[in-house]
Amino acid sequence: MFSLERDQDTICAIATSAGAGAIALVRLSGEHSIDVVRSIAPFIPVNPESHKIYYGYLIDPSTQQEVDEVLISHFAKGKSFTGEMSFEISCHGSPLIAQQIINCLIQAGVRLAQKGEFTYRAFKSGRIDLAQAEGVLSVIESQSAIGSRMALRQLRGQFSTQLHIIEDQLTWCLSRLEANLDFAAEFIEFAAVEEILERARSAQLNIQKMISSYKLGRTLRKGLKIALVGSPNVGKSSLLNCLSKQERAIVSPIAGTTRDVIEIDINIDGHSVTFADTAGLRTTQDQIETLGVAKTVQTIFDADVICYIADAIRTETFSLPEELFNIDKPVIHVMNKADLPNNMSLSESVGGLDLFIPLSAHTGSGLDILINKIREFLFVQHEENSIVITSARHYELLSRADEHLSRAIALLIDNASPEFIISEMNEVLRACFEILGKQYDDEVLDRVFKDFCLGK
Ligand SMILES: Nc1nc2c(ncn2[C@@H]2O[C@H](COP(=O)(O)OP(=O)(O)OP(=O)(O)O)[C@@H](O)[C@H]2O)c(=O)[nH]1
Ligand SMILES: [Mg+2]
Repeated sequence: MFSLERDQDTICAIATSAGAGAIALVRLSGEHSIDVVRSIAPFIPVNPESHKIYYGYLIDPSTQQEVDEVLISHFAKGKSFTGEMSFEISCHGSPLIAQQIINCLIQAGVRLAQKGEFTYRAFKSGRIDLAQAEGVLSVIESQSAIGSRMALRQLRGQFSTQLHIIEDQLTWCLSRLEANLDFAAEFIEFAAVEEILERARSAQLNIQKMISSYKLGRTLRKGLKIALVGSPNVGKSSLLNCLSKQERAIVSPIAGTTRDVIEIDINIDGHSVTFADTAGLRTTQDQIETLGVAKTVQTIFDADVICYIADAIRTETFSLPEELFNIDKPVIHVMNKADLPNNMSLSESVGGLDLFIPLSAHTGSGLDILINKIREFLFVQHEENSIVITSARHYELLSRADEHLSRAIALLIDNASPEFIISEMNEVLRACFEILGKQYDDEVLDRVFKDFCLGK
């Protein structure tokens, strides 16, 4: 996508989103930007001051007509986002005016930037590393207040700092192992295996913490998906309707009413939470219902959280069905139809009843407790200042680092020859370098920047 020979070009793009707004912003970056900007904005001095705003009228050089009244900010080389000399032209928010400015700049010899090219240049000039570049995208895309705070931390380099700490720990281990290797013949040991092990374990702990934050990171980015699951007739569809405050799903006293999965989205504190109503779990001769049950199993698989619903007047629904045995997902237990005279208190034979949230889809009682329980999945796992990774690329590379580090630690414990340990640790370092973009191939860059918008 990007090419070295084009990296020297001066580039421009509209940075604000399409459509009319109060103002629009045109960005210009590159070595020749001063000549280009002065050709359409003669009021800019030959040596403009960095971080200063200049006011005046833009002139189309081909017609000598005024294009717009503008404010132009200047950022000197080394002091701008891209690291290059840059200008930002704030004009009136008509898409036509912004386009006209772009046309003037192109006539003056500037090229239109590709998607993400400003951020790419910031990365290339060493202003930010690759993980921070990805943070820029996350900030733009973030859907919730927490998500944007998290992305901002990544952009400011908190994630990168953590990786640098891991890098330091590994480099320390590697230098000791190499010294041990060099002087092995003389039986001099520069660092005891215990010391190296301690650092390696501490690095691994950091890596594993970040890996385990991925699930939450994805949830914060994409929203939480909750499957409403249980036996037929327990009131799953009624609960879905109660949550969405409308008659989305058919409710009937006939067991096996729902066949297709019905989804609704609701907003909890700025987070998108999707509830999926499913066919009741049972073995049946009905072909269509069997297909519905297969869809339920798939929905259980896709969901982040399972909401298991029991029927307060049917004790046989109190224990989890086999489809939910050994599943590696949180389960919220709901006891529906709590409005009916029930025998919940009598059924002490069924263990874990206190786990259930008593609820009535008919009256809405207990719904607030269920929503609060869901809030826990959105917030509690997240310490305010902890690093939460959201990118699949980071997750894969950290998992790779973790595997190699596990092997290195096992070899250390076995007192294996240092060269084997060194080789594993080098792989860990390589994974960290790839996250930060210290080592990359063009395909990785293309993948990272393909989702960016124009002007960023
Ligand atoms: N009293 C009472 N009845 C309820 C409640 N929730 C559901 N019902 C009734 O229980 C019956 C089944 O409700 P549904 O919502 O269709 O149950 P379901 O779990 O979706 O059933 P399937 O789609 O067949 O699996 C209906 O007659 C509902 O009116 C509740 O909170 N209280
Ligand atoms: Mg139903």
